[in-house]
Amino acid sequence: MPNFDSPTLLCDEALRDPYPIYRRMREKGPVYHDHLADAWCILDFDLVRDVLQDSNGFSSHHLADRAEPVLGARVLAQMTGAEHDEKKAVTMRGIAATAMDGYYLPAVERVAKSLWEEIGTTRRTELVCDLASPFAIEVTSALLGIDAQWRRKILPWNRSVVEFITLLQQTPDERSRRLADAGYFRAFMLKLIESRRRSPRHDLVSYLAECGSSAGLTDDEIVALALNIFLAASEPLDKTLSYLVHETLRTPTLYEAVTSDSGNIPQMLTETMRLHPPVQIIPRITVGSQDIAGTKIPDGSTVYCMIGAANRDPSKFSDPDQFILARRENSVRKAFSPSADHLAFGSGLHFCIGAMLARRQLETAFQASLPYLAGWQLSKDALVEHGLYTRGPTELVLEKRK
Ligand code: 2IO
Repeated sequence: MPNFDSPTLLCDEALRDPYPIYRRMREKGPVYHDHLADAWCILDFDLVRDVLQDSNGFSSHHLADRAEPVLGARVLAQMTGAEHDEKKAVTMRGIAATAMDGYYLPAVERVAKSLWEEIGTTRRTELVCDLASPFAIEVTSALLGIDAQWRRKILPWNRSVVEFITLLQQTPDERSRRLADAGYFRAFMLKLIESRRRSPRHDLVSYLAECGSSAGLTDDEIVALALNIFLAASEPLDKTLSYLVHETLRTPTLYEAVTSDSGNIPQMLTETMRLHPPVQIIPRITVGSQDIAGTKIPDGSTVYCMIGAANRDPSKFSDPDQFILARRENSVRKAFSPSADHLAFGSGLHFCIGAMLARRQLETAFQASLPYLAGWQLSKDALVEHGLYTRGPTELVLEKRK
């Protein structure tokens, strides 16, 4: 009989502020069985990393139900062995060829600046809506090669795909609406792939359309990969940019540190990723029964790697809830590689392939934002955050300095 007094992720409080819930779960031990969610929550840094690094004992089979119905085919996170390595290599080469070409980052900078110029004509701004979201959509669309005229159309389709994958509960009606939207998004992407194959451009869809097939990707897999990249690149980007701005305006010494020496920007981003990881849950499924820190978990169980809890594990980070620039235990040197001291990009075989891209996009956008930030201050109760699987600001209100 489930005990409903026990902490659970399936409640409104978890969506508003999950950190107190993580602490209540942790008080019961490093592995907590959430009866309502029917998931084993792993809360300690070292245990989360162990699970993520053991891709044989802890599989990504959940994505067959969580992602495949909307993406239409298997994605890299579901693959292992030679297939995984080959398809991942071509995808990473495609990202490097389109994003690190000397043109992309200057375009990212122009997008950020032009959004700030627009904001400059007002006295009050809600930054998620006016800067962070349009920034994330524009630079991700530019990367893939989705023209401006399509962006408004694909936005609700992408929303549905993100929600299908990341919401822990959905009604049958919501589920079928999201499946239908995903179908439109896939049809759109298939047409784009065919069109870029006929007349290639310098963008990621063209690259995958041409080189993906030679690496053994079917067209359905290229569609799935393109949708996966669109959501995985855009969904965490606006959240992290909003947090960067909020932390900077909230603490004058931080603002001083990043404006006086742009060498501090990577460290600013590193600590933001630790304290506010936009992906809070990485699920896995046990293969065979597993023992984690003395807790027996049966075969086929859902395990949630709780990234937000692990990144604030007090045995790993001193004063874990504090934003500390240049934290020794959160080294900037490794922060965007699989040996990072934080787990915001996961760990092991399925470590985020976009980590370096995210770093470049965010450093560029943040650097471009700094001169504009001088004219603004946070409004009272400026920040509203929401979400659990992916979590970030939904409101960040600034007003012109007097
Ligand atoms: C989306 C959840 C925003 C990924 C999944 C099919 C695979 C994978 C992740 C991240 C972040 C998104 N999982 N990116 O957690 O590609």
